[in-house]
Formats: sequence, structure tokens, C-alpha cells
Amino acid sequence: MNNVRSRALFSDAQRLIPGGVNSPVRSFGGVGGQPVFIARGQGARIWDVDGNEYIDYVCSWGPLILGHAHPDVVAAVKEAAERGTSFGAPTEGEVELAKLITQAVPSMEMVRLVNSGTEAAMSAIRAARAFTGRSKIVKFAGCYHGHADGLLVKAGSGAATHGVPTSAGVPAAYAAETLVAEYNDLESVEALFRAYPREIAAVLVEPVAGNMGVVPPREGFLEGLRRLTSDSGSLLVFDEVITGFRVAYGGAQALYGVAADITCLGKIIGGGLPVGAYGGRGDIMQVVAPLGPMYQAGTLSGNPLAVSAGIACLRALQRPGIYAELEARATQLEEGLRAAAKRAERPVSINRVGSMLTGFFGVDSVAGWTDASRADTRAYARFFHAMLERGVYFAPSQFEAAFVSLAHTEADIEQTVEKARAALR
Ligand code: HOZ
Repeated sequence: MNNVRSRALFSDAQRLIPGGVNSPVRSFGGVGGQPVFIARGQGARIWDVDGNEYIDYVCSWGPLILGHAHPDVVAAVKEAAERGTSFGAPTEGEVELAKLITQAVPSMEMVRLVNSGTEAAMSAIRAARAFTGRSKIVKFAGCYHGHADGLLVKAGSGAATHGVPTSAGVPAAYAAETLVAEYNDLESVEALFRAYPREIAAVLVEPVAGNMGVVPPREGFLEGLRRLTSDSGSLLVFDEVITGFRVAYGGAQALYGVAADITCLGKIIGGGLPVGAYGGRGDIMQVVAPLGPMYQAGTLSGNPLAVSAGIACLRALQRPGIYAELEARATQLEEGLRAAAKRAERPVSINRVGSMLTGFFGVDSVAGWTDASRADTRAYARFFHAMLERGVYFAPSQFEAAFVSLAHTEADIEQTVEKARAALR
């Protein structure tokens, strides 16, 4: 594979940008080797600066559910840009996007747009604390909610990949406010409620974990969290930055029938442009300034380009049959990869919810971080590079999801499976 230009760019980048990347997982630290620099994308494919073509299952880590450069999204962004890129004043599109979101996720009676999932989670926690007057929060080992100080405790995603689940630079006093439970283990949450009665403002959870690799909630887990939080006067916060509009139009809460008090969104609602949102029950959102005393603001919040892309994306997702199509294609990928691993007599445990999936190498099953952390990351790295060589771009880390988009055709997935057969041989 020719990667002369990628190598040259990475060498420049390393002098100028920490680790040569603007987000750690992209550095290939989790799989070794050097990242390829992407020049363009179209549909399910991306091309690097050396002209190599890949079927893409990173899809910008989730936002590109319609595929790269979808014509509706591109047209919406172009049109918005011609009208002006930012005003720092209210625009009609923000109201339209808020309507689309609140209609899709009924537990979000009011919503505030921000610029990233990190901001959404950070602000949701602040709102939960302001509303309850309590300061502790519960999160789950291996779940990732962006890089705000108090949330970088036993975090997944790049933090896990790069061996810094609990970040340096986070004051011990902040970290002490974050209590960590085991995903899919209600008893571990009950124990925290017993140990800290009336101190827990919120339980923050990815209703389908996507940042330790994909881990579905066990039957009764989300319902149990709902009950425990309601019974103790604390709030249930769903981080649906990945799952929102991904596992169902109404997100994981529609899929599992459990409503959150506050929900965080990002990724898909921006159609590939930087955006985030948090919202929830009207009485909770009343604490947010200028209605209430909890401050949160942003010059580029509700940015017209991002909002236009988000509206175009959500409208495209309203076409009947979309989620059944995604399910069919993702099932094809799951079954193909499962069969390829079996044929090669390689132990790979595949978790999938809708169009997001992870194959964990060397383990029988994965229900939480304890299982995920036992995965054979070296075997995953070998598979990743063998696939990259063959023109398939999976996440450069064992602890991330693969995303299937509406642009992936049956033929793309067949090709992927064929290549996986060869790669696993
Ligand atoms: N936190 C993202 C994956 N879950 C990675 C973002 C990126 O590197 O672009």
C-alpha cells in the first residue's frame, strides 16, 4: 500500500500537533503503525491522500448515518453558508431542529444546542446538580462521556485505548465527586446509593455502551436504573450522543422503552458538522440560564451550518423503512464476520445493536468493561491492519464501534466479509 504522503503529513503533524492528531484514537496508538490521512469521502467510501480507497466503517465515529457527502446534507450546508456562517443571534433553523429533536425524543421537552457531545454531557451534569442540589454523579467503567474533568474517570474510548482512563490534570476533588459502577450490574449501583444516600445528583449512562466497544444493556438494566434514580430523587441521564437517531429514530430510549430525565445528543443531529444538545423534562431545563441560575453559553451554539446539516439529516431519516434497511445491512455484516471468524477458528465475540457493532477478539462474551478489557487487543490490531491493507477502514481501536450507514450496499458488505475471511486466515 502506497502511503508516502500520509507518512510525510504525519511526520509534519507530529511536530505541530500533540501526537500528530486532534483526537487521540486517530493516531493509531491502539493498533500500532501510522494513521492514513483522509482526502475525501463519498457514500460508504473514503480515499486517503495517496489515493487508496477504503470501505469506511468509522463514518466519522457515528454521525454519517447517511454516508459521506450525502447530497441533501451538502446542499443544506452550501445554502446555509451562502446566507452567513454565524450570527451569535437566534435563527429559524434552531427552532426547527429543536422541534425535530423533541418530537423524536418525547422525554426531551426542552433542548439546548451546544457544539459537541462533551459539552452536552458536561452541561447535563451541571443541570442535574443545579436541579437536585446534590453533587455526586454515578458513571460506569468503560463508558465515555467526552473529556470534561469529572467525567474522565475510568473512561472508555480513546482514554481506555491509550491507557489513561483516569486523566492527569483532573483535580482529585472533582474525581471524588464521580462514583464508578459496573455496566450491566445493578447491584453495583444500588451499593453506591446505599453508601451515598441523598448525595447522588444523577446516574449518567450510555444506554447502549459504544465507547468500550458496543455493549448492549442487559434486560432490566435500564429499567433498574430508572427505578433506582426515581426512588432516590436523583436524575437518570442518558448519553445518547452515539445512539440518538442511530439505534432507532427516537434513540435507545425508544428502542428499550425507558425514558431519561435528561438526554445528551450529538453526532447524527449535526449531520457531520460539530454539534451537541442536552435536554429533558421542562421542570429540569428551567434551571438553565436565562430561565434559571445554571449558566451555560456558546458563541457558535446553534450554528447555522451545523443546524442546517442536522435538519437535512434528520429529515432524510424520516423516510419509512430506513431503520429496517440499516438493521438488514448490519445483520449481514454481523453474520458474515461471525462466519468468517468461525471458519478461521478465531474466537471473536460480536455485540451488535442496530447499525453499531464490535467484534471483541479472544473473549466469549462482553457485558461490561471487565470483559471488554480482557479482549486480545493485539489480535484486533492484526485484523485491523490486514483489513486496512485490503481497503476496509475499521476503527483503529478494539474499544470502539463499527458503524453501518445507509450508503453501505449489500455488495460493500459482501466485499468486506470476503476480505475479513482472507484477513482472518
Ligand atoms: N471519542 C471518539 C470515539 N468514540 C473519537 C473521536 C475522534 O477521534 O474523532
